[in-house]
Amino acid sequence: MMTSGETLVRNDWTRDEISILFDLPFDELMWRAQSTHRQFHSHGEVQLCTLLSIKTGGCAEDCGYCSQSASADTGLKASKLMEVQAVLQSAAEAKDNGSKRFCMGAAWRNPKNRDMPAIIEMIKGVRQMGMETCMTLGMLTKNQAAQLAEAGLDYYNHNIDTSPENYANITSTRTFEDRINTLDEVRNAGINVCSGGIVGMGEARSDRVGFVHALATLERHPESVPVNALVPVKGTVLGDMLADTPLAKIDEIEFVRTVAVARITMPLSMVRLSAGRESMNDATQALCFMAGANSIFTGDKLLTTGNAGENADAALFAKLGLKPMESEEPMRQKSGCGGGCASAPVLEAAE
Ligand code: SAM
Ligand code: DTB
Ligand code: SF4
Repeated sequence: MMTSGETLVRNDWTRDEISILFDLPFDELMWRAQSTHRQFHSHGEVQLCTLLSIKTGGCAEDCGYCSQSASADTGLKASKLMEVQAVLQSAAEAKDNGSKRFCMGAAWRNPKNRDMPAIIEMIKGVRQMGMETCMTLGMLTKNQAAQLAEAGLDYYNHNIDTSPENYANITSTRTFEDRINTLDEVRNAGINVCSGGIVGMGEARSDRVGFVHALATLERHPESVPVNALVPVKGTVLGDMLADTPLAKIDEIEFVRTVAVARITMPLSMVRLSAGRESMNDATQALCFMAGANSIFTGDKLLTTGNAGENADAALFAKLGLKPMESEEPMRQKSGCGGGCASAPVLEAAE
């Protein structure tokens, strides 16, 4: 545990405390989230990341939200792992468009050892361009995590997606424990952790509480916390469920509340407003930034679904007076800690 000014970075949050935050009057919740944000992060700056699907579709897992599961009926054509040069070409374009981080995603339950040499070349190539690298490849063995670390991978994304008790309703081919085990391997290998989840899968408020609680009580908070709004894809279990029961769609204010509670409970983390922005209006996105979101995915595609696109984002940034973050915030670099880390150096407040 450590203190900086008024805010304590804690990993002993209780579900009751998190539930009380969710219940706060909206103005109070937003005030607390913005106050926490300004203590640890520079305001008015948002990190730009670009996603690329390096291996699409045909996945053996049955995640109910995902267009890429072989058990979904989405008509998505499966393809094999992209060539390294094609990945580096996409990375160069992302860099030209102002991205600071390049995130590569594969529709795998886990990478095969024979895939690792190409993956390692991708990481090295993107790093040489001066961008941060992130990969999301499914479950990892200790040895694979070590290889990724050795190649210089900056971040590994592996979402817990929802509360532990709701997990089996979303995915049946692996367990919440499996997810935590991979996060441990990533952390132990010395790679920064990116872990978050999806809001709007028909879950209860208590599941959103449990989801934030699971992340905020990790021994060290993830350095990045993506909060996705479900992108309903026809032919997936959850996309079809939402089409049949439109009332199950998440309320925008409840989504903003989730972002705010993530910001308050994990003050040092970058909170990424991830999938689902395409269906959000400017006002909802502005509220998410006020609630402490300070990172987005740019470009007109996420992995398989659409994204707001650079022109829409440039217009939104101009309207809100936001600017792209030049590099990861100095204070977080100084801290070297995702939070909840007993040996963390004392933090200095952001200007
Ligand atoms: N196969 C790897 C895995 O599952 O860890 C990596 C790729 S997977 C597509 C990355 C994350 O994208 C998922 O954990 C989920 O949180 C998010 N995601 C996938 N489909 C989504 C959708 N339709 N709407 C919102 N988020 C989604
Ligand atoms: C994350 O939390 N969201 C990104 C990234 N990590 C890999 C993926 C969003 C995927 C949205 C659905 C799609 O495009 O297939
Ligand atoms: Fe596969 Fe990842 Fe999609 Fe699940 S979320 S089906 S593991 S690609």
